[in-house]
Amino acid sequence: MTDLAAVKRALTAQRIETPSWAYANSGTRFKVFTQPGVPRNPEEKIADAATVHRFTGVAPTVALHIPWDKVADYAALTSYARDLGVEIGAINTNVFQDDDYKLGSVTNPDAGIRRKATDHLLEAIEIMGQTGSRDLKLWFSDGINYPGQDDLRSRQDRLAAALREAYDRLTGDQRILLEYKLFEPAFYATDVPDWGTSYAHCIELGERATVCIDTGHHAPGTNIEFIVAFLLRQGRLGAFDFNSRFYADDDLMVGAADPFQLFRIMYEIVRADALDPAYGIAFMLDQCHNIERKIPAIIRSVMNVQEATAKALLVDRDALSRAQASGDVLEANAVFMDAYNTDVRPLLAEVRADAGLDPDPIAAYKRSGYDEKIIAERVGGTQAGWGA
Ligand code: RM4
Ligand code: MN
Repeated sequence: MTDLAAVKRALTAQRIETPSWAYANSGTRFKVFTQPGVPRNPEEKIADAATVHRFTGVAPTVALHIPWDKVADYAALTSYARDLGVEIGAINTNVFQDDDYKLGSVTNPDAGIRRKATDHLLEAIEIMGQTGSRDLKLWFSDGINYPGQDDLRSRQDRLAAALREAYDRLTGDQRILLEYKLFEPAFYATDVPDWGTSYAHCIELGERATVCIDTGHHAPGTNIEFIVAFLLRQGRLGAFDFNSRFYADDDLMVGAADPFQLFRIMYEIVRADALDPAYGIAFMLDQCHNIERKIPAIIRSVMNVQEATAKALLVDRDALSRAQASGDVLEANAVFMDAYNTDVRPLLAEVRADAGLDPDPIAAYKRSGYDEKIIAERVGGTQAGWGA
């Protein structure tokens, strides 16, 4: 039997971080469809993130991307965020949008370019000191397009050297989250292509380096919950970048393509008692809303994570253990599926009402007039987007 009060407590304590760039314009390499009301600066992105938190109650932090969110005074930005009821979360680096990085950033054959990329990582750590951020999230677009283009092994050495320099600069509770991605923008070989490569570098660095799983960064059919279980067992799962994919790195709303996969992932989290924020895993979104309104899409994404989590919490773990121990394959699967097939929306509505929130965050957002307000107010200037 599952303890409903405990399930509700866990759902109330759950935290999900939203990304500043998801509020900005985005698109594919074919077209960026701009939208009215899109933020023009980091402050307006933070205001949108605070709005998501106001209606969901579980998204109190917003991740920044440098230099997209570069400001002169990070302490002022941090107190601006605080005044709106949110904190600055992970600092994401950007070593993929400069002409210098054509042949790589920290793995570039040119020592001067490697220096520039590594200095950017150090700059991000400096910013973390001012925003009070714990996490430095590193994603490297580094890779090569043609066999023989560069030496695969030397590139690993260069990567390790840059990571070491950044790691040694961390202070207090600061951590490195090392993200991996199978391919794109490089199409032949990527320097951090998979969780194993990321894990090996983290082990080499030390215990404050952990893996970030971006759910969109695997080959089709990859069993992501296995990776989750493995890394949790090793104490090296630091964060998620949640989003969903049908084909490649689609960056769609988490849980949209495969809510069952999200449930299976969240079950491994629950199974390891790793849901509580005190455990240290950052549950972040990394998404782009190219054709839909961004704020309700992010609210929907937060709700999708909550629904998968609620179902995972409802798995009758005693019944499951009994069935597993006795080799009752069908019963074990049935216990698992029973939880997945439960409609948890009424339970989440109750959790929200108990927290003083509207049980239907999307409807409440629509009624609030915020969408109309940003469309009316954010006129002129340059809308934020990838590169701006
Ligand atoms: C990358 C990667 C990073 C994110 C950027 C915007 O594909 O997923 O996490 O910072 O996109
Ligand atoms: Mn990501």
